[in-house]
Order: sequence, then structure tokens, then C-alpha cells
Amino acid sequence: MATEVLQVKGMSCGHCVSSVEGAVRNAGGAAKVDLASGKVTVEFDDSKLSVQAIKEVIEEQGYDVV
Ligand SMILES: [Cu+2]
Repeated sequence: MATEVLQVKGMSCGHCVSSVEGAVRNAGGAAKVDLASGKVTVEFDDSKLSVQAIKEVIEEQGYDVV
């Protein structure tokens, strides 16, 4: 398993948090969002998923991964 902390811009409310967490979950990882700081801690199996793939699913929700 790998853990990565991403800085995500554009999240403003609980809906954003569940969008991001849900998107990462659907991709096969787990995300924990800290709304105040915009930090998203993702845990994933790095034999199946890449940081790049996780960034893409978050960006598909309309947020920017810095
Ligand atoms: Cu929102």
C-alpha cells in the first residue's frame, strides 16, 4: 500500500468532500479530505493504481490537484 498527500484546490463544502472521496473509492483507493487545508490523503495499492490515476479522477470531478 502507498500513501500520498495531495493538495486539491476548489473544494468548498461537504458535497465536494464526498465527491472527491467517492471518486477515489470508485477508482479503488481510499481518500480522506481535510477541507480546511485542501489536503487529501489517499491510500492505495500501488500495484494496481498510480498517483497519476488518482489525480485524474479527482480532476474529473472538477477540482485542481496542485
Ligand atoms: Cu462543495
